[in-house]
Amino acid sequence: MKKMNIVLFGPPGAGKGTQSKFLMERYGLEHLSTGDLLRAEIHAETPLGLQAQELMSAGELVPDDVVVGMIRNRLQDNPKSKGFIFDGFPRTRAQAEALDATLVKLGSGITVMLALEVEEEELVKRLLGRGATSGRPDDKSEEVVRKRIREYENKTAPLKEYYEGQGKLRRINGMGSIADITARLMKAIDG
Ligand code: B4P
Repeated sequence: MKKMNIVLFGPPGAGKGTQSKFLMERYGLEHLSTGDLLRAEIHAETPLGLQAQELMSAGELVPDDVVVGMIRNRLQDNPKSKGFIFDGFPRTRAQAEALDATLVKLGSGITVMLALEVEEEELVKRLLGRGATSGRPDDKSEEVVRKRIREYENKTAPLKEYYEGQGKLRRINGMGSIADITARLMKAIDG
């Protein structure tokens, strides 16, 4: 059976992590979040985690080779999976090209990019709301939250054109209730 590989895309706070849970359950996919993988390295106090912590707390991206290496290992370790949801990856053109090259080697490819679109003030509200309870340092200050959104606009948003060129981009309205957005995502996948 052909694997289903989904890039769940969007700015910080768009709902990528939130929606991934529902999609992995519905379609039996593995969830790969580079943010979660990096936070696990920080928690374990590894050298990689110490390097990443500083950049993440400042709202900056970590180097491409770090995240590409992490994702490549996970893909090679799970050859039997039905497919993957990539959450927060790729975030740069170099990451997108490395992902395509790795998937080709494994005889697979990206099926679709689902791009969640949310207004900036709503993103800030959601992230500061999470920061009040989660303890995530990058969600606590409005300055860092806005820095992450600028990083997204400058380095990550252009990837929509990359996937559009491959005929794989689907834009999804990411405003509204979590359940309504899940339904929109599933409709885009099933349709
Ligand atoms: P991530 O962990 O990917 O964090 P994020 O972009 O902020 O999004 P997240 O998925 O956590 O939040 P969500 O939208 O689900 O990245 C963190 C950092 O790691 C980056 O800044 C970077 O430094 C580094 N990093 C990660 N990947 C990298 C890569 N590939 N390359 C380089 N660096 C990388 O949800 C946010 C909040 O909104 C939640 O509280 C949720 O409950 C709420 N919410 C969701 N949907 C909602 C809705 N419909 N209505 C109301 N609230 C909603």
